[in-house]
Amino acid sequence: MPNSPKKPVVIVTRKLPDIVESRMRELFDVHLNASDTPMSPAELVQAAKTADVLVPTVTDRVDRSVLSQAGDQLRLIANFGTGVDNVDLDTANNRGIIVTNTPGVLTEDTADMTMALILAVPRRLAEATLYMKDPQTEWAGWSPTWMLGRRIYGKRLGIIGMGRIGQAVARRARAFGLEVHYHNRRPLPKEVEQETNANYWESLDQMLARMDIISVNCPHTPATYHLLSARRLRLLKPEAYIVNTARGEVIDENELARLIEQSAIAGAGLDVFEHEPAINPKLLKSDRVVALPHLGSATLEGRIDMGEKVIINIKTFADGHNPPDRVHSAMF
Ligand code: 8YV
Repeated sequence: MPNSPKKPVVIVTRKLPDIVESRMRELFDVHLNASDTPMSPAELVQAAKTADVLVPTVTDRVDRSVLSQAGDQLRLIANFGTGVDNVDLDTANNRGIIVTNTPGVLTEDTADMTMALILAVPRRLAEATLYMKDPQTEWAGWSPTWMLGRRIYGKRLGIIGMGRIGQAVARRARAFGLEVHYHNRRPLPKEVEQETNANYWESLDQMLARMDIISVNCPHTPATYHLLSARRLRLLKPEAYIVNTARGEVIDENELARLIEQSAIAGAGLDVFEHEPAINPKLLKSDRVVALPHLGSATLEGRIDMGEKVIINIKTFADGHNPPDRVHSAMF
């Protein structure tokens, strides 16, 4: 029997669905994390010293310090996730380490969650459920003026970042009777604008001042860090809501919390936070904030598809080809 080629050493930092892990066991010399305990920076460095391929997630900071201590054998970082702000792409590139991600497979799930928050915040779903389940309160029955929210239909939605997820949100929003507006680095091709019925704003400032709901759907990059700065947040109307299923770092979280506390913004639906897992306590205290624990892509189907993408990227690379989902810092 001919010698089978040596399998790449793959270190996966978090527990993945069983079906993904089984396939990885068949294909690679894989080291899994059965306990799912997030790796410490020292453990991450150790992994980078021994793996041919590292599979990190959003909870691992694969920064300059980790990458500068990596061994020469580390050739691929196959990120389990679409956002790659957890990886220092420039340092990886300088060291000749290829980085891949998992685009496309979490678009619909994340857009669903965005739409859920767009509905949940103005219609007070979380607050009302907490009320019903609270043993201290007893529902006295229907009332014409109690727990009133705000209408979704006919309102103006401003999407920041009109990539795959932004466009999927626009399609859903249209079905709910929202007027769709967007800000992006570049306008969409005319046919996509027509299909989504979306109106382009070159000026983010001008768009912010005129919207009823803002949805953040852009990646976190050096250019989008605090894109919604204190100054820009103050441009919003006091009746406006903000929804963020992208990355917490895009919004100045402390300022957002302050403005909601002062009723200068009506409320927020947040799936992501600036310093995860820490959250500004003012946000958690507010009735007008719906907070979710980074669940945008958290469906079983989504996680399996993400795992499948990771496997394809590793296998293609190990077979000597260009992995399909290679990312470069210039893309972000
Ligand atoms: C993932 C995400 O769950 O893919 C992304 O960018 O934000 C999430 O939906 C997470 O990043 C997995 O690492």
